[in-house]
Amino acid sequence: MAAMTETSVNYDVERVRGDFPLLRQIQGGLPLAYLDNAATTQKPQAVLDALQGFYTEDCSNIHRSVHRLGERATAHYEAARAAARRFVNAASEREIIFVRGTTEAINLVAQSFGRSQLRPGDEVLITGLEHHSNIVPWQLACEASGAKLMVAPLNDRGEVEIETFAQKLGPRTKIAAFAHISNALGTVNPVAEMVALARAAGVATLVDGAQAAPHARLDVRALDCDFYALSGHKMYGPTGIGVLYGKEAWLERLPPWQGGGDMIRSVTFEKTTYNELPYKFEAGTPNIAATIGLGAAIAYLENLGLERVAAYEKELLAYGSAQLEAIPGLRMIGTARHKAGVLSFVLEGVHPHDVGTVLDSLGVAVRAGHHCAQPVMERFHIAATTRASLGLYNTRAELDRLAQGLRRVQEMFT
Ligand code: C6P
Repeated sequence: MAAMTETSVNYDVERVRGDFPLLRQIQGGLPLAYLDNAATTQKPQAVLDALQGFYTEDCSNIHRSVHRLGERATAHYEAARAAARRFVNAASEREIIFVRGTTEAINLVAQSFGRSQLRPGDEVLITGLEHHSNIVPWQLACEASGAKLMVAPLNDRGEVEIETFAQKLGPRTKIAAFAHISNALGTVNPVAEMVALARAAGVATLVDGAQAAPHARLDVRALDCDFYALSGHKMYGPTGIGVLYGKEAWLERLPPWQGGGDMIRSVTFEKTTYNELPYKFEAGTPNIAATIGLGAAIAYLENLGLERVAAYEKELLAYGSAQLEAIPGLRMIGTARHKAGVLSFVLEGVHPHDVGTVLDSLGVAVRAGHHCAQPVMERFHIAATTRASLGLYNTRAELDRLAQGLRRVQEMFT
């Protein structure tokens, strides 16, 4: 890799940017500054090639065809599972379930665990910084079972304090489900401590890793969580594919959540026996192309080196935070001591949607809204924020343009 370009980390961001065709786009005469990576990331050529390769050379269904196309498609699909196992450091490929994304992964656990494990009076513990995807599935499971949803609240920085979390783990708590990194605040939860506390109390754990997977080296065995959920599209892979990691003992114990082809061993009208893991949880034809694309995204990230990506993004976050905090009238929402690449803020007197629209006219793409985390907005007594979220191809120059854009917004609106 070439010498450093703009940080102390040995990371050639210009070369990385060259891997992403979409970033060459010009908007209104300006190069696009894409700062909405928490919503979804852009895709490197290697992922686009993998998608095209499947459809032009190997397109076939998997696990059922004797012809060569089917064999190749199956081999590529299962190679992606091997890559995903390596990526999260699971013990076995039996523990890797392909799903549509984090949302589906959490719904799978909430429904299967809910139906088989939750009884009236039991408790499910979440935290105050959860995305709706880690709230609503548990509300549904609680409604169906008579269990109660408990919430560990946030402090003013947007952190879950470990003591508060520990207090909420009660004798009736059956599962604790919490984000690794908050999409609305950037808070990095002390997940290892949270899992350890839950384990000590005999409580199962699910970690929502949607925002962590693209930014940190994952190790589900070191973390010792029971379930870990992630989305391919947030880690430079295609949409419509994600991973649920589950400990084998749990996956063996839990009932399937959807029925259909591929998840069965034998079917009669009287009785069905289920397929072995992981297929028991993969009913119907999956998103084969996207799965293969996810395999390519994992290879791309591994090749860049997640530690280097994380170090680069850390410097970028520090730079961006300093730029934004220097703007009078800007209030950062989410000031956790341990934060990942999310800059969520409000500008005094300007609606976040106006901020987002003006920034867009300047070629800077950010998200404005509640970020599917309305309880977080309520906690900070606001309706919405503007959010810039960082990816491995962003630069200091783009953050300068964000800051300049915000000053322009202030000139226009105040
Ligand atoms: N957050 C954002 O702009 P899906 O949609 O299934 O890939 O991921 C859902 C999800 C779950 N948990 C967290 C912490 C998330 O950030 C997200 C998705 C996007 O912040 C879209 S709302």
